[in-house]
Amino acid sequence: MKTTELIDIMTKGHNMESYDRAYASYQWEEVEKSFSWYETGKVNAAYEAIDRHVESGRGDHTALLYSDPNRTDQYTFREMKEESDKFGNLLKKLGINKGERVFIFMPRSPELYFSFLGILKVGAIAGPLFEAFMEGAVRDRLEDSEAVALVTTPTLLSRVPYKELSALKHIILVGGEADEQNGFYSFEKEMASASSELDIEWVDREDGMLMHYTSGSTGKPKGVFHVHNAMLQHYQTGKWVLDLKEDDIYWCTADPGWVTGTAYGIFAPWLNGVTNVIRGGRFSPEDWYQTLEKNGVTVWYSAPTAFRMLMGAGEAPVKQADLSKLRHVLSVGEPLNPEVVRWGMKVFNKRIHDNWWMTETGGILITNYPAMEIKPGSMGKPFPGIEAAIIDDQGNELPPMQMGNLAIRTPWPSLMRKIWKNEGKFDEYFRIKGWYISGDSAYQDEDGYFWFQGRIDDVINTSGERVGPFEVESKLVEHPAVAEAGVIGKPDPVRGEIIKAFISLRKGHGASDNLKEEIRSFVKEGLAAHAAPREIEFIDRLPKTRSGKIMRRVLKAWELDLPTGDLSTMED
Ligand code: 6R9
Repeated sequence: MKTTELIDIMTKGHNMESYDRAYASYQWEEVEKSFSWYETGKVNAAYEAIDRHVESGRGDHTALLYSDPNRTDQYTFREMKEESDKFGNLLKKLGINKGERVFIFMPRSPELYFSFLGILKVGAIAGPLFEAFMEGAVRDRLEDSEAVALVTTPTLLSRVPYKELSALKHIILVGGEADEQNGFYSFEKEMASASSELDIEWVDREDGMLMHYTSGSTGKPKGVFHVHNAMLQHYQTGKWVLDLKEDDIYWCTADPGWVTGTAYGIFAPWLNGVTNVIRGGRFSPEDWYQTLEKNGVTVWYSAPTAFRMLMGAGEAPVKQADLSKLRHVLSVGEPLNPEVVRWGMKVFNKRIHDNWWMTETGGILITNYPAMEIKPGSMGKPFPGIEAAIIDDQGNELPPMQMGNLAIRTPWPSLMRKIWKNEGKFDEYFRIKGWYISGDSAYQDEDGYFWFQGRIDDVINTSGERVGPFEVESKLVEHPAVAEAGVIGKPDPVRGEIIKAFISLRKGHGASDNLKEEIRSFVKEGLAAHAAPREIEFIDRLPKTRSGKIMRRVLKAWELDLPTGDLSTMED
């Protein structure tokens, strides 16, 4: 079957038959034919994302709609090409070579995106960092990657220990003064004199383009390394999962410091030639609803933490906004509680489509398509071309309804190609032959849907029953007083582990022993007696990563007085 036909059956209507047909007949090779490298053998992801649209006559289409509380700006694909070409020429002038790492440490702004694309255009490897990182986190990442150049702002420079970073030769300051003798360049000054025609560096599909550092529970963060070939997955999932069409106005709320903010905040929309909304500044429900309304957003990709916060803000702000353009809503990063899906139906009249993937997988692997029936609480089914399974520690595939390791048959286009300077860590993911082991625990139901249970380390064993923390948390957030919940197993001499829940309350609800008792019965009656938390502690805010994940290992460490491990990705 041709990809064009498949697109139709994947995105139109709601039926499983279309999914089954697409799944059965899918070939990655068909996708490759969409790109120029299929003929030339040469590739550059930034060219495919931006320049290609200029050449095909869509240069005047809006590529970027940027806004923050102090600035509103927009750029066409042609302007994006010119700005990224200029930045590429600036890097060339500094002598940056193919394969060298250039990091970006700055708040969201158009300049961040010009820089990112320019880095790729000269064949260098981009490493975007969250602007909120403190000095230690910045040092670890720049040291490990041996970045030769950094794009940052004068304010953030105070958190860059550049004197201690021997590989770092050039610092490009956005909105700052040059001091070229000491390696400081002014972004504005250099861009003003740079040519807007770049001799692009054509690379091999397997050449590096991007690094994201991701934390485990132990040790320093790992540099996950991706190559240009990943764009195949970004492009195709953009079509089928995000359902992007040429005239869409798309908003991915993720920061480029998180993999979602590059794969789906840069590549997927621009490879598909659609208008990309970027909103800077801080989260507030009013601000977000206005961003949706003002830009006329049609496709919106966000995360459970954000949806829960919007839900917690009540219906008044959403009722004030005109969201009539919104067609498709998606979520990633954490399990999406069924309660949140039901809320989405009520306030947006849209099903929020959950999907699952990881920094290491480079792109969406398990998902709810537009053309699929959603089972609230399930991550959906594997993307065509992807084989997912639940396996035990020996690599045996488990039957439906059994909890085990969520694993993916290797390889696929956007799979990481290495962990920077850490072969040992890389190999751990592939310790069972033929499989990528995700570290997540899940089960598959009789219809082939996958259900997330927790990180393998987070699964609770209480009185011989295995309980996924997510199930308990989802029940907890159904209670009208509960805003968010994080659930851990706490060692217990009798039961092995008992369930402890940390809960933040919604506005207008006060902590009390009565409320604890009420919440406990609520879980007992709604889920199972053994799943009801024996201990409940109310806290103001749950510890979360910058991408919004509840950090259960931190809750556990607090509870048990253990070392918390790497905290560089924790919110302030
Ligand atoms: C894209 C991204 C990966 C981990 C992953 C899992 C959790 C992501 C999820 C989900 C349940 C989903 N996760 N999506 N859990 N349902 N739809 O999040 O990458 O930051 O590397 O995190 O996030 O535990 O293993 P990353």
